[in-house]
Amino acid sequence: MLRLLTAGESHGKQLTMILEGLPRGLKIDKDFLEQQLFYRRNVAGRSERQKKEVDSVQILSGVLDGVTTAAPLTLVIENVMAEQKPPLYNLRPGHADYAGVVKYGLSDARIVSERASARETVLRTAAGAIAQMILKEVFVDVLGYNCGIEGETYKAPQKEKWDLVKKNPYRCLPEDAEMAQARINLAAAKGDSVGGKVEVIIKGLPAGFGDYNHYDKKLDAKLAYAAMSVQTVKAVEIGLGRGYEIIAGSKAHDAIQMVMGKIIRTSNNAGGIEGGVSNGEDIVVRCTVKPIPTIASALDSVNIATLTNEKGAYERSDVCAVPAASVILENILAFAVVNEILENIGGDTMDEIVTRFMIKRGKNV
Ligand code: EPS
Repeated sequence: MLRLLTAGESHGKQLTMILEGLPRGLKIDKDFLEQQLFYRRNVAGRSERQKKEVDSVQILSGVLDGVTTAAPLTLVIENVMAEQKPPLYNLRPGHADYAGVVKYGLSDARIVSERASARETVLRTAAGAIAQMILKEVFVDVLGYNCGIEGETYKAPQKEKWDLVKKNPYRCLPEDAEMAQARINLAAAKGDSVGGKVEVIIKGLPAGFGDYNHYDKKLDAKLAYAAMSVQTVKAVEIGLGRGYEIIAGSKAHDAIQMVMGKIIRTSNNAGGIEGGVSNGEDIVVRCTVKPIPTIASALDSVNIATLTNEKGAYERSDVCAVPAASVILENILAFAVVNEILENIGGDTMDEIVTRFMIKRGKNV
C-alpha cells in the first residue's frame, strides 16, 4: 500500500510530500514527472500565476541513481509566488472559508484558503506521475480528458489520439477545442467562471482487482473516494453513471460473449467494474467539476470581522478548472489504481510486482 502525506500552503515557501510504500527498483522518469506538472499548469482556464510557477521538482530521499530504494520518497516543489497574504475577511461562497473559520475558531479565512487551495494538487499530480511509471511497466494506460464544459459533450478520444489530447491546452480533441475555448473566454469576459466534466479512462487493468466481499475493498468505491478528494469535484460517476436512471435492465447491462476463445463485452456501461471488481474492460470514471468559486463578479457574502453583508473577496483566480483537473484526476486515479494493485498482489520489488501482475493477467479468459 502507498501512503502519501502532503504539506505546504499555496503561497508558502514550498510544497512537500512524503510517499511511502514504493517498491524497490522503479526507475524514476524525471522527464515524465515534469511533463505531467507542465500539463497541469500549462492548460487553458488558469490564472496569471501559472505562467510564473515553474514547479521545479527536487527529490530528497528514497531514490538512488535514479531508482527507488523502497525508503520513503521525499519530494519538494518551491513556490515562486511565495508571499505573506493579508487577512481574508470577506468569505468566498463555494470555498472552505466559512466552514474553516468556524471549525478552527479563526478571525479570518487566510490560513483556510492557503491550505484548502488546489495548489496542493501539484504534489498529488507528482505522486500520480510516479504511480503511472509503475503502470507503464505493466502496460496499463491512463487518460484524463475534458469531456465537456458547461454541459457540452466532447468526443471520447480513441487510444491513438490520447497523446494529441494530452498536448492540447483544452485537454480535448483539437476539433472540440474551439467550443471549449469559446466557453472559457466568455466566462472570463463576464468576470465569471465555468465548470464541466472530466472523464478518466484506465486501459489494460485485468479482471480481478477490487473485491465484492467487503464494502471498503470495492474498486469503484476507492476510485470515487480518490476522485472526490480533488478540491473541485462535486460528483463522480462510473461508466453509464447517472444514465442508469433512465434505462431498462435489458439494455443497461453489458452482454458477455465468447468470441474466438476470448470473453468479450458488447458494451461497457459498467465502466469496467462489476460488483466492485474490475472486469477487464476499460475503467471509466466521470467527474463533475464545479465552477471556480473565486469570481470577479463576486457573490453576496459576509465580512467575518464586522459581521456585515458585503461582497465575497475577489483575488486573482483561475476561470475554469476542467482542463487542469483532467491532468490532476488522471494522476490521482492512477495513484488509486496502483494502490489497489499493491494491496491486491503486493511485492517488494518492481520485478516481483510485474511478475505477479502478469500471472493475474494470464488468468483472464
Ligand atoms: C487557487 C488559486 C490560484 C490558482 C491556484 C489555486 O492561485 P493564486 O491565488 O495564487 O492566483 O492558480 O492554483 C495553483 C497555484 C496551482 O498550482 O494549481 C485556489 O484558490 O485554489
